[in-house]
Amino acid sequence: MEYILYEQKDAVGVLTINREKALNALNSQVLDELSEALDAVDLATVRCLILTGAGEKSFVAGADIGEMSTLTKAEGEAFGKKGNDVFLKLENFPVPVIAAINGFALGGGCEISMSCDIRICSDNAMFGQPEVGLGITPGFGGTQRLARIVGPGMAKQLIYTARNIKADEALRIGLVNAVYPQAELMDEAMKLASTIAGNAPIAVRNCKKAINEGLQVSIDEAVVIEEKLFGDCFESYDQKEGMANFLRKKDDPAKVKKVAFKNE
Ligand code: DAK
Repeated sequence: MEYILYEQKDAVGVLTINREKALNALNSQVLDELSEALDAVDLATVRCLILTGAGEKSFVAGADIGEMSTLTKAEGEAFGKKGNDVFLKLENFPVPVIAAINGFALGGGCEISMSCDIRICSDNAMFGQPEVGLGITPGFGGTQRLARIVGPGMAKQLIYTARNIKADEALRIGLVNAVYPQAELMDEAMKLASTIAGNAPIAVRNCKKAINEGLQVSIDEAVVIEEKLFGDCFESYDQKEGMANFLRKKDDPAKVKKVAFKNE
């Protein structure tokens, strides 16, 4: 692949959008390769993914404005669908995805980070939905996901004004969970991913599903989704061993150990 790097460290997969010269802007090829890279992740061994951008300046500076500038209405719709399909693949990816935002996250860059489960960023990160200044609406889910994450009032202000915000403001409004010095970002992302990867994989996957699916429906329907996914954990090795470990611990604190969950 030309624009996507992938490496696996233990149970953590790291996807890097590698188009540094264009500040990792998303053209059709990047989107196609990202989709292929996600399909190729070994879900038997990977328990958490990190998504980041190459270099120290930009996570993703948006959809590729050069490519978009000449699109017809039909091509624009097709480009929007391509992006939305990849973003939905990320959002519904079976294991959690952490966006490690290492600089600009503008337009499609902010939107792709919002398709991830968790966002952390470097202190030089900058977020924004500049589309209305370009004569378009956010097209990769920005109007929908930003409102769900930071609330409709703040999302509307950011989208209507096309104002960029810095990392500290992104933290204050809840768009990111934490801000780190640039040099520490990937280590912190890896620590967070490893903590997630150390927990029971079936349970973590089911939590992701329960939260994502539950947010789309009424609370009455949402608790039914949760019940089913809760039930689904039972009779697994991980549930039996996780609970047995707790009981052994009560019995004799010397028997405390970290459970080696097996994803089965
Ligand atoms: N697209 C293409 N190239 C980009 C780019 C982008 N979004 N952002 C930066 N680049 C390229 C620049 O053209 C430049 O290339 P060369 O001239 O060196 O060949 C290189 O990256 C370095 O950029 P700058 O020279 O501009 O670097 P600066 O440090 O001066 O400025 C900047 C950095 C991030 C402030 C600036 O590059 C910038 O403002 N970039 C554009 C940011 C932006 O507006 N992003 C939002 C794009 S709109 C839809 C689907 C999707 C979308 C909408 C609708 N449908 C089809 C429904 C999404 C839209 C967007 O994402």
